[in-house]
Amino acid sequence: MLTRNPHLARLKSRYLFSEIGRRRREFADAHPGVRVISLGIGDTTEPLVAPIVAAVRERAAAMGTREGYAGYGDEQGLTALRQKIAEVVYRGQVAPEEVFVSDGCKCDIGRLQLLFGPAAHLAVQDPSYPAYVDSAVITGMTGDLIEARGQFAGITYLPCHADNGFFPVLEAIPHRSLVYFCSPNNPTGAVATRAQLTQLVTAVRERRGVLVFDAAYSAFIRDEGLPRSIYEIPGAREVAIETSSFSKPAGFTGVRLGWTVVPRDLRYEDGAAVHDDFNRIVTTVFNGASVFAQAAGLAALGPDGLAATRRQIDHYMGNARLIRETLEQAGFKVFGGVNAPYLWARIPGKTSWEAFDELLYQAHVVATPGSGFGPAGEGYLRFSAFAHREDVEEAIGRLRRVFAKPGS
Ligand code: PL4
Repeated sequence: MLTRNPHLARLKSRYLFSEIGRRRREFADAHPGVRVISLGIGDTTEPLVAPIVAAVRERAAAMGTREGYAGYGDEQGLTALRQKIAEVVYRGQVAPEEVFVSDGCKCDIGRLQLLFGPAAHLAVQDPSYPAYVDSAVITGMTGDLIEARGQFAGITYLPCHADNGFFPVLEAIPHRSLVYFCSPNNPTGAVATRAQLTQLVTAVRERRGVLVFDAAYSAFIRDEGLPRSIYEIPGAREVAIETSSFSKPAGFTGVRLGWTVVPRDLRYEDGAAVHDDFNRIVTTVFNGASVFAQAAGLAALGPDGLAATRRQIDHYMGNARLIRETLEQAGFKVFGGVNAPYLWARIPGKTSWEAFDELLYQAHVVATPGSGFGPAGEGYLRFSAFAHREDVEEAIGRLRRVFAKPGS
């Protein structure tokens, strides 16, 4: 028999969102007939917008003809889509050849780890989207989990809390680190300013590291003064990879489409282009995004698609406002939910999982426990704005009842 990958054995518990699903199912089995509302996993709920549906239908019809049928495509994605992303999302700040279309940002987060291998040192915001740390553990970049600290040995955790405006102390980043940074942030909802991202790029450059910038929620930024891409920051092309997604901006988490930009200016220590290696990885372990998903992506970036998906984002941001108001009225300190679809609420006197259970069992509402994103998330709950409006209205009614202060 083969032995197990020893790095996998380090992952003691389930992936966060699998554990939430398990607890929700356990509750549902024990309480048949109770309707649970999810403000937990950030998963889009509204129907695909008409221009996207039309494009997928058209592509499906074409695939049923000799002339329109397409087999394997370029692993890097359709040329037209790479051009569209470069033009519409980046306004020419990146070249089409630097864009690698993928089946989602999470999948690219895993593939990116292959670039730097197990010897790389990881620095992450704490709290952060768990895929960064977990995929680094699987790659062998870390030591064991230090249970008492809830941290893996060999990773630098950069605490992001209310006192530092959820922006880490950059001096703590070790030299030659692979730094993951997400803005608008999952889970805190914080959005880094231009000045902060400039400091970040400078810090990573001075330390001769590489920045992986996760911009999966950039479409939720409505404040014109806030940067939507790391490439708006001078010098970023030499230090940063940007990974992003159609999942949330186009409202199709299930369609599966994302992309990663690896600029040609990003070099390893020996001067070789990181771009060429990512191209090698993608052509070796990925076979290109589905033709239907890419047709959907092209439609999402057309004028009608952009207008329709903007209205959909407005809907989710309306949810965020309602949830934020409710939690604030209940006396909680709440962050995020503006220029970001996540709200980060401090729950005093309870651990995150205690607060999660209380909410599930008393209000039948699912949130995400902050500690699942890293030790600095302890004592917080994350609320997602991805839901139907009537579910949000029902959920906030339940939250009001559960959190009603005595005498109020
Ligand atoms: C649950 C910062 C959600 N099963 O859809 P993708 O792969 O293009 O993007 C995934 C992704 C990438 N980067 C960030 C994200 O927050 C997400 C999606 N996160 C959440 O609730 O935190 C969905 C989680 C899903 C998962 O594990 O990704």
